[in-house]
Order: sequence, then structure tokens, then C-alpha cells
Amino acid sequence: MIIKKTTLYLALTLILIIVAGFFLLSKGSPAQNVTGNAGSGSVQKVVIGMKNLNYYPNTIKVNANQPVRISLDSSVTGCLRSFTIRDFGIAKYLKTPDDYVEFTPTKKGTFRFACSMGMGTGTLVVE
Ligand SMILES: [Cu+2]
Repeated sequence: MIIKKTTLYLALTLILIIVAGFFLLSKGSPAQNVTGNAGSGSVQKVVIGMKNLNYYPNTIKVNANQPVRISLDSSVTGCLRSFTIRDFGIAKYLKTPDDYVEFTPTKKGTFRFACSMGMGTGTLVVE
């Protein structure tokens, strides 16, 4: 099968445009990943990923006095999988995306979450 060079370049350009568009669109996605119904006592599930060598989303909002379950998706690598929230006594190595930490924030406010070495950091807002 013979493909003209110009056709090939055209196809490559098209693919590049699609890939670039995908990245631009993904940047505009909401900075929140919390699911679960507020106020019903159900677990607030939070999935955190990784972008630019830090946690993403970087700010997580949860309700007070309702269990929070945080897991790290497969994009999170290295020491960022070692997840800590000092104010709530959380420190756990989340080996796989199925691993999680669970706690109930009983105090409202702004707290820091980080990897065990403090390279990756983020903010947990309890309201
Ligand atoms: Cu670290």
C-alpha cells in the first residue's frame, strides 16, 4: 500500500491538533472530584490524581462530620503515594488506586495534606 507523503503529513497534523485540543480541554476540567450525597451520612469519596509533580485537584472541599475516603489514582507516582494529613493523624502509603484513607473530619477549617516528605501538598477544606 502506498500512501502519499502529503496525506501522511496531513493525518499527522490532524492527530496533533486533536491531542493538543484534548490537553487544552482537560485543563479546563473542574478542580473537584468529590462524589457522594451531602448530609446523608454517606462516605464522601475523593480521588486525587497528579499533575505537574503535585496532587491534582489541589484543593478538596468536604463536609464536616461525614466520613471522607481519599484514594490516589494511577497517575500518582513515587513518594506522592505516601499520603498524610497531619491534623487528622493520617499517614498511609496508598500502594494502589484501590487503597484509601478514611476518616471523619470533626473540625471545620483549612488543613494541609501532603506526601510524607512534603514535596507534594494540597489543601483540604472542611466546611
Ligand atoms: Cu514526597
